[in-house]
This record gives sequence, structure tokens and C-alpha cells, in this order.
Amino acid sequence: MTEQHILNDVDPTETKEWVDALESVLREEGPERVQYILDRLNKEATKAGAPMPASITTSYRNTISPQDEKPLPGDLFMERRIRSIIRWNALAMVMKANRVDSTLGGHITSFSSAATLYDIGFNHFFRGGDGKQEADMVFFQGHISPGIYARSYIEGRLTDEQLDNYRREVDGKGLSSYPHPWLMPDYWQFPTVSMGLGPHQAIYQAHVLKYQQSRGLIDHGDRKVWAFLGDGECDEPESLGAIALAGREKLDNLIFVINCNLQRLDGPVRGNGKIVQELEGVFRGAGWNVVKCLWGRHWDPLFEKDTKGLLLKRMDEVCDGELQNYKANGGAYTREHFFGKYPELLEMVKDMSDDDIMNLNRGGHDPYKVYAAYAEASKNDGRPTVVLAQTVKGYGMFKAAEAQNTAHQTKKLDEESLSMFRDKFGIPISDEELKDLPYYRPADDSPEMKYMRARRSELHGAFPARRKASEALEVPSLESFKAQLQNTKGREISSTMAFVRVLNNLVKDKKIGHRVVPIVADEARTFGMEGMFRQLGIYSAVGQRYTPHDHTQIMYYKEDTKGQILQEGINEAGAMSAWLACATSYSNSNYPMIPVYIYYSMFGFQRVGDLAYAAGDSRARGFLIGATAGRTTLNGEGLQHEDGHSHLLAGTIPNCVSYDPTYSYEVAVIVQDGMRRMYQEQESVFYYLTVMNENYAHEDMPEGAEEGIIKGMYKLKEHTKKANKKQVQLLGSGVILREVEAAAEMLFNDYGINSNVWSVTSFNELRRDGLDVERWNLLHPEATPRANYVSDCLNGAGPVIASTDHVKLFADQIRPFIDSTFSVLGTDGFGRSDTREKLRHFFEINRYWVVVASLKALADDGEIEASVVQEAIVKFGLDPEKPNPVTC
Ligand SMILES: Cc1ncc(C[n+]2csc(CCOP(=O)(O)OP(=O)(O)O)c2C)c(N)n1
Ligand SMILES: [Mg+2]
Repeated sequence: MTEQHILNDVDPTETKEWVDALESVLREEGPERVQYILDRLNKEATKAGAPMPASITTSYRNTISPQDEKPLPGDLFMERRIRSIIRWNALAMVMKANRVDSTLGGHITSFSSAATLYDIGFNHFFRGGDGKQEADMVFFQGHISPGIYARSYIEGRLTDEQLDNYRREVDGKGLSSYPHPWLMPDYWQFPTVSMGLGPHQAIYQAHVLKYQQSRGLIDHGDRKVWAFLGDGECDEPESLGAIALAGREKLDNLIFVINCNLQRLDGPVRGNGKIVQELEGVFRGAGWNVVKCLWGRHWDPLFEKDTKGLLLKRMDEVCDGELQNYKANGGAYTREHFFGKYPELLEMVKDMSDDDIMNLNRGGHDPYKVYAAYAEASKNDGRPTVVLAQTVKGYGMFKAAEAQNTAHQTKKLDEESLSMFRDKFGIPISDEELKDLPYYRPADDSPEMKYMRARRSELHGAFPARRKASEALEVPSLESFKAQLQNTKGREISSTMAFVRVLNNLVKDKKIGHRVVPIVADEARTFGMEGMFRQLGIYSAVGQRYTPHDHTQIMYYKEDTKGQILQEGINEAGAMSAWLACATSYSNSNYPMIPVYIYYSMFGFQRVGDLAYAAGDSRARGFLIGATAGRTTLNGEGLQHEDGHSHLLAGTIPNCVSYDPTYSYEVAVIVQDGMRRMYQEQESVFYYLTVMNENYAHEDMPEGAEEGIIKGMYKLKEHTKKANKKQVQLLGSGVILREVEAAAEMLFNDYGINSNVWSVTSFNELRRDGLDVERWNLLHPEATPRANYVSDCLNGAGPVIASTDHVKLFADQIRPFIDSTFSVLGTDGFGRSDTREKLRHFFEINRYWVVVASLKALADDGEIEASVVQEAIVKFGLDPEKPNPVTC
């Protein structure tokens, strides 16, 4: 085969003329002129009927050519020595942990492939806070944490004992498996190890930085958000799902570094294709600056010799599975299978030994190339940048792991590989010592330590570091919600509207109003919040370039660079990440914000549950409002809209405090107390409130109800007549409390049964209290037992009947704390559309069912005859053979 055929070139002389002309333009007039001419030729070709293939990928080589590389300012050899020590300590730490207990786990090969990518960041880019500008944000790939600990160890930030206790957190002496602010609150900034959430959060952190800057709240200067992720991780929809936002919003404060070691856990990421090329196309299409860092310096001379583009062609055609083979099988294999495809390429490497070929390094392992890529990425050019760095998984681990499909789960090196590793990286540990895996920290006055300290001091201090506390805010008192604590004068409004009024009140507060961030995912009108569009403005980085068609109206759609509302579009994950960024601003930017994300409760925890869990880990502070909640209250929308279980999901997050209020004053009390706990007391909790869309009149707050509202239940009404012998305790929450209230009247008027009606604002909080008390009693068997709040309230006074618009398990949570007969009604089964009345009958939660359940409970207790229950069933027209809604 001739070169002409290989390159598919029918007229090489003509080609040469064009290439020479191009080179001359580049030389004489520069790259912009080249771009202009190519663009023009493209247009001419299209016009003449020769359409050009749309290409958003470039050849499989480095984006930055050697002559354009910004030189590494540091001491290459010194940095390599330090990096080698870090590599060693990371390896020793994981191996030691697994000697203690082989179930502890840990990863070494991912960090070994990424060590240079992080080192260049630590030595030259990641800025700590300097008093004026806050620290950069860095999202570390979760499972490379041993490498980060190893660096902190050398820096003296972590002790031998901590390293020895890697993955042993229970006694408080160890280090968390992965980045977890919950477990290491002054160290890790962000939780990342649930793949995809790191990059997604990073985009919204960068977005919120721009928002804060644009509103004039904080000057972030040239602060950066770095996200390190794996090439396999890019398969997660969250990883790439928001990159268009970053491109559109021109987030030039954002840098993604994707470690393209071409492998994930099971094997190659794209064995038959090219992950780098795929990612290049996707990111460029989304408006990103793409910097490919594929090949190290040792390749440069070969590229220089490649005047015909044959080497490039070979690189373009070879698939990732083969690229992995070259590193797994060594130099001779690479000569034969890569260069050997074309005689000209074999000729090119004829003077190189097999070892030389094996040493042809990949871009992500070459500090020069990585530095140049980061320097390019750090330029503020109006676009986010992604660095696609090609590396080798298990780098330096020889046959034990290097480029092996099993690399990901390798947790130890055999003796031979271990000593080869030691030699390759020049670790001063003797053969005898080697088996004990001692950590190595250079002497305090060694050049390595001095170098490290100097680098970090120039970059303003230790990294990573997380701020635990921020300024406490002066939050509005309950009196300032006076209007919401009073009755609505007969006006019927929903609890959603009651909440929006509370929110309106908050944003008008002189001291903290500007910190409130209403966040919506295209549902503001649904919740009656459109009035805020005009009043607060919707944030847009570019303001409003058009006259909104409704500009003559009071509530027109106002977009503004200073807009306070974050409108994230139909994108619950995005809105949640924006909320999370604001909710951690107290820590990440030393500027507490009060984010309030309001959404369809059905599209909350079950849709973005993992982000909500990460919010807990992140110690987020803010309000999540699950609106249109209730399986029968949002009645017309049907099965996939009607939520009856979000509270159960909320309850699984230990620091999520959740409420299901009914009345306006309850909403006000809960929000005020949440503000106090989160922003005044600086507790790391966040709030979830469900609100509903059924209208009814709201009464004044009963005197002294505040404490009960916050604890989870309070007595709303009593129906007592001395002559009545029987009594029930009726519990309700959300709008179904009103059915319970109606049932109480019926029981009293028609059956002569007394009752207490309890508004249960939080079954979740009641359960937490009950379990806590139970635990204390278990551990203090000889002490006077403590009473839990539920039994304190109910005091064994008659059977207890609860009804809510959520599944039965929600109210059933407090069963262990109730000493009497307890009957729970709830909305188990799939939702469906119909009228509220129909649905509440279908799910058996309305007043009639509450009455029947109450009578049955009394009958079970031997207080009344079963026939009374039977009569009630007939009277209310309830069909005993009605199918169970769970099965319908
Ligand atoms: C959501 C989620 N799914 C699965 C995992 C388990 N997991 C951890 S690392 C990993 C492979 C990562 O491959 P890649 O992203 O290419 O990173 P590399 O280790 O190769 O740098 C997997 C599957 C996880 N942590 N999170
Ligand atoms: Mg990978």
C-alpha cells in the first residue's frame, strides 16, 4: 500500500500546494486569518453544492502544540520527587488498611493514573482563601481520596494514626472513605463519590458564583471551580446533563478535568471507540473550550517527523481497547501492533528500544503538558474549559495493575511489583522495611518540604479545607410574621399561598431579604409566585435583550442581571444543585444564603434523591418546598404527579427536618424556627415542607401552639361533654387534618363521643424524638424512664386514629410510642385522577372513614358494640367489598 492510498489522497502534489499555502498564511498572518479563510472556503464550498462535513472533533493529538505551551514554572524534578512520595503513602495507606481488615476496601489505581493531574493543581493552581477572595472550589474524584490524604500527611495536616485509620471513622480517629463534609467537616468541601453528582454540582456552584457576582453580593475575582471526574463517570446522565448550561452561561470560572484512563471498573470505557473524541464533540457542541492533553513530551519528536500525517492517522484510527493493550502488553507489542500497521511508522521508531516505546508517555502523566493545559484552561475567555487528559490506569504498578481490566479493584501489590514501584519512584525505603509499608515523610527542613510549603503559601494555604462556621444572621422574629399568624378573615387560600406569603415577607426583610433565593424549575405560576418575577427579577447573566410581550402588565416576565430568582427551567436536578450551591454558600463563600426551592413534591426526593442525600452530607442549609403535595389533594394530575410518600424519603436523610403543615400560622412558625436554627444557631440541618393546593379559611394561631408545632403535634381542638363516656384522639396532617376535624364533629354530634383533635405537623420529627427517648431508656435501665413527646400528649386517653394524604407508613411511624389502640388511614396505592371527594373515598381517608375507624377502634377496645360500626358503614354507604386501593 502506498502512502497515497493510506491517506486516501488522489493528488498529493495538489494537496501539498494547499498545505504549503495554509502554513504560509499561518506564519505570515496568524491563526485568526487561517480561521477566516477556512470559514470562507467552507461557505463557498457549501454554496457551490459541495457541503462540508460538520466536524466538531479534532485529530487525536494535543490541542496545544509544543511551541504554544506555557512553560511549567516549577522545579520538575522536585515535583516528581514529592509526587512519588505521595504515591507511595497513598499505596501504603490502602494496603495497610486491608491488612487490618480486608473488607475495608480502598482504591489505588485511579489515583495512580491521576497523581500528576492533582499535583499540578496543588502546586500551581488551587488557590486557598486570601482574605479577599475565597478559596477555589475543587471537586475531587471520590475514590482518589487516598492521594489527597497522602499529600496532607506530608504537609503535616494528617497524622500517622489518621492514615492508619483510613476508612475507620467510628472512633473518630480515622479518615473517611471518600470526600464527606459530614464526616470531615473542616477538610472536604464537597461529597463527590456518587458518580455524576460532583460534575453536576460543580456546574451549579460556578453558576451561583456568577449569580452572586452579578447581583453585587460578593466579588469572586477570578475564583475557579475545578471538577475532576473519570471518563467512565461521564456515562452518568448527571455528568454531562448540565454542560449546556455552563456553555450557555459562559461559565469561564469552571474547569473540568476528565481523567481519560480509558477504563472504568469492569473494563474499557469505549473499547471499540474513542471516549476522548466522543467527549470532545459533546463538550464542544455545548460551547466549551476543549483542551486535549493526550500525549507527553516523548511523543513530540515523533509528531515533528510526521510531516505526512501518518502517525496522526494511526492515532485517529486506533480504538481505545487497543490503546489499553499497548500499555498492558509493553513496548514490543506496541511496536508491532501500533507502529507496525504502516512501514513508514515502523521506520520512524526503528532507533527506539522497546523500553523507549513503552516510555512514550501519555499527556496526563506529563507535568509540562498538564501545566500547559491548566494554564490555558485558567484564562478567562468567556467559556468553560474541559481538559481531556489521557492517562494509564494503575500507572507505575507494573503487572499487578497497569492497564489491567482488573485494575480498579486492586488493593495491593505483590512483593515484586511493590519493590519495582519503590524503585521506579525512588522511595528511600529498604528491602527489609518494605513489607511493613512504612509511611514516608521527608524531614521538616528537607528541600521537598520547603518546596511544598512555598508552593502552598504562594497559593494562600492548605487545600482542601472547609469552613465550618460562618457569620450568624439576625433572623426575623415570629412577630414579623404577624399577618401569617392571623386568620384569613374567611378568605380561602391554600397552604401553598400561605407559604408564598411567608416567603414574600422574608424577601422584604431589611436585614436578610437579599439573601433569600427563590428557586423554581418552571413552576412559579403553578404556585402563584408570578408576582415575584417583576418584584425580584429573574436572574439572567445578560439581562433582558428583548421586550417581554407582557411588559405592560404588573407581573411581567422580567429578566435581569440583578434578578434574585433562579429560574432553572424544567430541570429539577439543576434547580436542586443550584439550591445546594446556595445552601452551602455559608461555608464555601463565607456568605450565608437562604435558598428556597419550590417544586412539585412528586418530582423531589424520588427524582433527585441522591442530590438531596448529598445535601445532607454537604451540611446544606435552606428550605425545600414540596408543593402540590398529597395523593388526593393534587387530584386531576393522576398517577405520576400525586405524591404520598415524599415525607418517607425525606425522613431517610438524618439532617432533613420535615413538616406537613395545614395552616398558615403553622407554616410561619416552622419557617421562622428553621431560620433560627439554620442561620442564627448555625445548625447543619435543612428543611422540607410540603404544602398543598386546596383552598380553605385559616384561623388564628391557638395560644401557645408554637412549641407543639415545632415538636410535631399540638392539640388543635377539644370536643368534650362530661356526660359522654367515650373518647378518641384524632390525628391529622396537611389538608386531611380538615377531614379529621369534620370527623370529630360527627363523632361528637352523632355518636356522643368526645375527642381531641391533634394537628400533627411532623410525624417524622415525632418518630425521631420517640426513638431517641427509647434509646436513652434502653441505656439507662435503672433510671426513671423518660417519656416521649407523643405519649406525653396523648396520655393513653382513648384509641388513636390518624389520617393523612400520605401513605400509611408515614403516620404509622409513631406506633411504638402510642399505648392505646392505633388505627392509621393513608393513601397506599397508585394515585389517579378524579375529584378530591372521589379520591378521598377511594383511598379511605375522608371524614366518614375516620368516623368508621374511630368506632371500630372503640369496638376493639370493648367500649361499643361492633354493630355500631356496621351501622355506620351502611349509613355512609361504604361498600365492604370495595377493592383494596393498593391492588387497584
Ligand atoms: C453512582 C455510582 N455508581 C457506581 C459507583 C461505583 N464506582 C466507583 S468508581 C467506578 C468506576 C469509575 O470509573 P471512572 O469514572 O472511569 O474512574 P477511574 O477510576 O477510571 O478514574 C464505579 C463504577 C459509584 N461510586 N457511583
Ligand atoms: Mg476511567
